[in-house]
Amino acid sequence: MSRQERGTGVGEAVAGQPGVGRVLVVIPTYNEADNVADVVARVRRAAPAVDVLVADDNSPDGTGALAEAMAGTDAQVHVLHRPGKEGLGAAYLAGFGWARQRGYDAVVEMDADGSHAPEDLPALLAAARDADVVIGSRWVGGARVVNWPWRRLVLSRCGNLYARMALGMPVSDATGGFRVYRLSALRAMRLESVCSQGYSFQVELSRLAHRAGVRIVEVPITFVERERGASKMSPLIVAEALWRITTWGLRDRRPGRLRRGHDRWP
Ligand SMILES: Nc1nc2c(ncn2[C@@H]2O[C@H](COP(=O)(O)OP(=O)(O)OP(=O)(O)O)[C@@H](O)[C@H]2O)c(=O)[nH]1
Ligand SMILES: [Mg+2]
Repeated sequence: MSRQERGTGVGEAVAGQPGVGRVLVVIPTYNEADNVADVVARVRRAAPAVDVLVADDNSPDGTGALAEAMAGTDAQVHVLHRPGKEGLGAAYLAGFGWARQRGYDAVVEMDADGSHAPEDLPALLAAARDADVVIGSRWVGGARVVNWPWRRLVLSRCGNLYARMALGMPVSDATGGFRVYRLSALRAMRLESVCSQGYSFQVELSRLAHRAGVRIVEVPITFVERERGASKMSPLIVAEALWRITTWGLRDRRPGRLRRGHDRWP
């Protein structure tokens, strides 16, 4: 284990999640000092069998140190300290690699800001018994979106409509970031081709899952607007998603062409 990775005894006394195996919840953080302790504690209460990895990009507000303190008192909490802000996609790829190196069977993606309720996690894990990828969806029957300004609602609905049409994916919430992936599915998805920096990462992984032919199911979630801390969403991130979806849509019309990017899947 490198000096940058803290925490002991990965899942030592834990049998794992029935029907899924050993599960690691990866929580990427950048300046989430107001949220990180709460979200980790809620995950541990909601799904005691899973382990947690906080993937922090050297947050100036001390998020990494707070996560470290939790890892010091809970053997199922771990911290991956990364040298600087590289975007959500890079943090997740590093977290997935961490899970793969330690023999986990599945990983969960979850935001630190409370938008993804840890209390929904058992339903996602239950669905993972019969699926390779489970998407916590805001846009299927039974889902709720709480306190989101209308601009964000419109952006999400339009973004998803565009992604579905451009990429021909039968996924209602391709931009959502509350998901379960079996490691076997991640291997089939050939993550070495991933090139997204920001939130288009979620669309890119939806596309790779669809193209790999793995079993994808969507489960309704309650999505709550963050109450503390600042959003990292920016016009640049939206522009990246638009540009990439358009490029993938055009490329996918030519069969058999999945361009390889730089290898960030350790
Ligand atoms: N490690 C790491 N985490 C990041 C980075 N950018 C965002 N995050 C984390 O990714 C998660 C989602 O980011 P948010 O800022 O909540 O973005 P969002 O949920 O798409 O947008 P909002 O709905 O406006 O909050 C949070 O846990 C962030 O702290 C980054 O560059 N590195
Ligand atoms: Mg958020």
